[in-house]
Amino acid sequence: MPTSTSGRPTPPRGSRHPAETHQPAEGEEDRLTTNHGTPVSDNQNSLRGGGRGPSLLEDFILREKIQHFDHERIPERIVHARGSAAHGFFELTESLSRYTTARVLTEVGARTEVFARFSTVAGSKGSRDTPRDVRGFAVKLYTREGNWDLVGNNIPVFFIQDAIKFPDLVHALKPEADRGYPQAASAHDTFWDFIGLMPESMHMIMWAMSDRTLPRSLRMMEGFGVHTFRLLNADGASTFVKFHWRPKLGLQSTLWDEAVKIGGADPDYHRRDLFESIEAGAFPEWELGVQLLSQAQADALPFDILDATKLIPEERFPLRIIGRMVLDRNPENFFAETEQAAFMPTNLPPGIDVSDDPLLQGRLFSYQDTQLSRLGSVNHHQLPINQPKGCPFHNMQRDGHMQTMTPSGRANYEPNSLDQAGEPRGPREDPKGGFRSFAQPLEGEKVRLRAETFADHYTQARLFFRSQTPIEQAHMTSAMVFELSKVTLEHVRLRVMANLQNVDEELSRRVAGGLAMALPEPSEPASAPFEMPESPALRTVGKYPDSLEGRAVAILVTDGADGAVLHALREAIRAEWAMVKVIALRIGGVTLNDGTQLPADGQLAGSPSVLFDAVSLLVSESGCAELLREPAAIDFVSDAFVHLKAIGFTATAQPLLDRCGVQPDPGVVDLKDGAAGFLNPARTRQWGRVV
Ligand code: HDE
Repeated sequence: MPTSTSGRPTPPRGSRHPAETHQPAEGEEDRLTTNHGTPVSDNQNSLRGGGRGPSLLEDFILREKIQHFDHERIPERIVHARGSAAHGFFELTESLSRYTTARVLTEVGARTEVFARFSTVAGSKGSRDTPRDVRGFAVKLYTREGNWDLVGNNIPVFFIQDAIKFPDLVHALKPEADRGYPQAASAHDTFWDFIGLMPESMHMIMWAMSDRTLPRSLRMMEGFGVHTFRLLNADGASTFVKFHWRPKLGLQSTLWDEAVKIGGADPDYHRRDLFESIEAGAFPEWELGVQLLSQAQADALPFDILDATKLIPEERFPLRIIGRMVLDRNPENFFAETEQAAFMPTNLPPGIDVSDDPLLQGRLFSYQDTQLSRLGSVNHHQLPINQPKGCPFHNMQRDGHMQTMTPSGRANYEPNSLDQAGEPRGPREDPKGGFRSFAQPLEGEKVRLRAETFADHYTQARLFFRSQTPIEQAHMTSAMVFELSKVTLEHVRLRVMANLQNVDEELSRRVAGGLAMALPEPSEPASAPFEMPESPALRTVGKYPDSLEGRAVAILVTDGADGAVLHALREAIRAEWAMVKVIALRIGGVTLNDGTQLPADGQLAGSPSVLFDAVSLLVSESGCAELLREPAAIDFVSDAFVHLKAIGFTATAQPLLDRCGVQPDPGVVDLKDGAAGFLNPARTRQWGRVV
């Protein structure tokens, strides 16, 4: 347990506060009280003058309750407002002791508690989970040398190079200033106006228009520290490092049409998926990988590692997997933990240091600052979710709003010699084990300028696009066409297309075709792009594992469905660690052909196929006839087909398949020969339907 500044243990967590309070008498343990402990006799009626008269100001019980309620909300995060989180651990599997003194990266086998929060960027707290958007990937590691917050994204680069542009970027992205819409969407004038005027954003735009911004699940996203950081060893020598999280379930995305429909069917799709998986014991897991570079290696690269719009190709600097993170516990209280979690890139243990990346440098100020307005106190580190758990924390900082600790003694300054009078002197600095910055020589004039080495805005945008498979390139093209079609200002569309030409001519031609617009002249690049060898690591398609693990399969059933087929199918799916849900017209379920009653997990109208990775249709002849009259059933099957999902069926479902335009292909599987034939295509998307 962390200790207070006086070395005393801090109060236990939970709603009952100090341990010193008297134990309640028997029968009084769950007695409802006011915040000040007064027992409440009636929580149903306020105090009124006469049975039907006005409420009395005197009713302090009513006033306290209403007033507390009135103040329940705190400002939402200025970006990344919508998020979901879980607890777990990080375990080191390979030591980096040659490069760093940080114990979290040197003690193999040691487990460090973590709290990880995943978020969308643009939308408000109540927005849906599945817009096209970058995802935040923030991990707080409660190390034995203080908290380490790796506050990253699911994309390894960023829109801008310098922190001073961040407020402009976010203003342009968020709902437009006069009209207050669109919510959680980049497809609007001001965003693309800003993008067109900031060619440095082109690389990130390629990622944003790819399927990476449509994750299937938070458990199936990669994570990146984005910036270059430094590791420092005992001699003070520095090695540059990039951090990567790799999901055990592989990288998976939805299609755009699916994401749009999921937004309507289940706005909490990702949040629910994370919570339910952990509840079910299917713990999400990631590997932590690093790319390490010496100064000489960094200098030899054709781009600047301090520029957050650039990545370091994995083919050139392969990832070294050094550990794993497992999320195995849901928060007990969303507000206390997920909402009050304060992530800060300045939370660094000794042995990990920042680089001079000008985007990162701005973040070193912004996060502490934003917590002051969001959580309202310099003591936000005392909230249980933010307290260091792996070590004590104590210093001479005192007081402030919502101080929950009670430091004892006279010593609230350092140095002091009170120990000579037999009193506690309090904590002291630790020159050997304390945090040290890299002793980097500095020189030069104070200037406001963008380094020449930051001038190339197109090479890596091109690298990303050209490294994609044709399917992914087609998705990116449609995404660009969709977004720019929502832009009402023609000059904005033209400017973006002028920039796009420097990325890839073919891409810009296809986008122009989709918009039915003539291509403008290419814009003048600040630095001419050059070719880099393709990087397959940038694709999504190849990272889709050949497994059903972690996915969801729906079985649509009607009265009279074949019970034996159903049970065999359900067991086969479960054996692959996938979730299976029985969907029926009515939630009460159906009577199977063997006479047994089967309750449904979901009602058809509320459980469209977009919520699943594969579907099976187990319907009787009369059941099929009934489904043919149900629009929700038609959408269920047609969507499954156009969303490239495997469809298992029994012969009696043929009229439904015909009605929904389902053509025979390897992903449309007759279940008469058992479940195995269905499981294979269910493990992947049926890309063959589009190529
Ligand atoms: Fe953030 N960012 N950011 N950001 N960011 C915030 O901090 C900011 C940037 C990221 O789950 C805010 O506590 C600036 C890059 C995540 O609580 C705020 C700049 C990356 C989260 C802030 C950036 C991120 C935030 C809002 C440019 C990927 C959510 C609330 C210099 C490496 C953390 C808060 C969570 C949140 C500022 C750029 C990731 C306002 C000024 C690059 C995952 O402080």
